[in-house]
Amino acid sequence: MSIAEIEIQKFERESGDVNKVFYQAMEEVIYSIAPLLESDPKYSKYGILERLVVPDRVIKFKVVWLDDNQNIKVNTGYRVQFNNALGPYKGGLRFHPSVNEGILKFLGFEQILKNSLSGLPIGGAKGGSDFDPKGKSDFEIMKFCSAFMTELHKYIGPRIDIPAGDIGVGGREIGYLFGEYKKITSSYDGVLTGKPYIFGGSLMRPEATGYGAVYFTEKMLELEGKESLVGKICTVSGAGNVAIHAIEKLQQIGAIPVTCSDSQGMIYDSRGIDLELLKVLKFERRTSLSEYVKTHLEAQYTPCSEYQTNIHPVWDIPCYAAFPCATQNELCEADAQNLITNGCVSVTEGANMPSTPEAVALLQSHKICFAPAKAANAGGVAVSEFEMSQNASMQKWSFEKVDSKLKETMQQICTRVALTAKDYGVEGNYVDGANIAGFKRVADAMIAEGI
Ligand code: NDP
Ligand code: 2IT
Repeated sequence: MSIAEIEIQKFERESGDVNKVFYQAMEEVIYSIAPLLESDPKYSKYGILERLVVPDRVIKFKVVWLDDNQNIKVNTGYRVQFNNALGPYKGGLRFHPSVNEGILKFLGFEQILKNSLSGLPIGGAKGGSDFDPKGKSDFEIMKFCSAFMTELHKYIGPRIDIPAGDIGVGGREIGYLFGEYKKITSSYDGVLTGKPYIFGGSLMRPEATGYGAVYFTEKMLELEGKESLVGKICTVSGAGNVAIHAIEKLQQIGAIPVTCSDSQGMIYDSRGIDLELLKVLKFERRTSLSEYVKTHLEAQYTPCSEYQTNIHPVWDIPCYAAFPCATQNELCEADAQNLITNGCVSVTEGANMPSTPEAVALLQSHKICFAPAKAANAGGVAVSEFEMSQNASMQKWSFEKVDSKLKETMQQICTRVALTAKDYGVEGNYVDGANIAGFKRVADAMIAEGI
């Protein structure tokens, strides 16, 4: 039995339902790195894999807050501090009713390898709550964030653990969290990233993940000898921070993004998405995408209730490049088949693990250029690290400086991934390249730091 099989059997025994997505993320990594483990015994000798898949600590706490009608509400908060071999724990906070320990372990585990791959001095973590921001007033969001930080502040710090945003957590939430941290500690620390610009945020942090995913794709297409994105139809899922900025960058470089989606349905606008309207609907009015067709009668809105089982209609629109940017496991095998049938050339994961393992396998077997999340969406956390640097040195970098550093970082990650894949005999396999390169850097640091 191979190392990969032994390890996977062990984790299979331990993984309950709540850990399903965590197990999914681990399994992919274990298969990818098996050749490395087999060729270099030091990783087994130092028990790196066994140590890497167990978080340093999982902090779980109660969050009690008062809604606008003075009803007492109780949620659960978490911070999974996974690994700090390369630098302080770093990773986002997710506020969504689906949040549980398993989801945060999957996201935290991915974050270790993503942050390692970025080449920056940051470890991996993730946190959040099952709190649902939908339909809550501004004051309710503020009260929840304050209550959440009342507990979280004990475990974080600018050299310890630096949370940021993720699903349901953007500049507004980070602002309230920062305000509460400052009140409790009397310390004006860069303890969170993704802060609004006026009090320490970095220019371009909101745009970074979506822009970075497009920069990565351009480089990958170049390395793989494919045509650029200019003039090409692209499909994007999601209508949040990552999706909207991917659409923005695609439009800036002359591509034509024609779709977006939210948790209620999807839009197909064959003339290209109206970005200004999308921003108003999602960032200002925080409303459903169904509103889009009120002013754009030529666009199509399909509500989720009309989706066929296991098919996401975004992936049935013919495109040159696809960008899943909403959430995990939103692109399954049947969707991958639709993309292939319609002539898609590349798939870039803007969201974390949006493609199922079966979808990834099918896409790769058809030689579709496939950019995995931990490489393609690392632009967000990279600019978070730039924000930490700016805060530590009390400097403010220009938009142009951050943008050029982001582009350079994404190109470097892409090249490192492609070269690593080639070195390990799996040329063109960006999943294996990313997993091996990410694992190696953090594993070597763990060995050097001792147990
Ligand atoms: P947002 O909350 O800004 O947007 C999320 C979008 O996805 C919304 O349009 C939301 O719909 C939709 N969505 C969320 N959950 C579901 C679901 N279960 N089914 C269908 N649609 C869903 O989050 P982000 O854009 O920040 O995050 C999107 C993805 O990108 C996540 O996987 C996140 O982990 C990842 N990511 C984010 C980074 C960042 O910097 N923010 C960095 C790297 C990765 P609705 O509008 O209806 O809520
Ligand atoms: O998944 C991710 O990389 C993020 N949500 C961003 C993390 C960060 O610390 O900026």
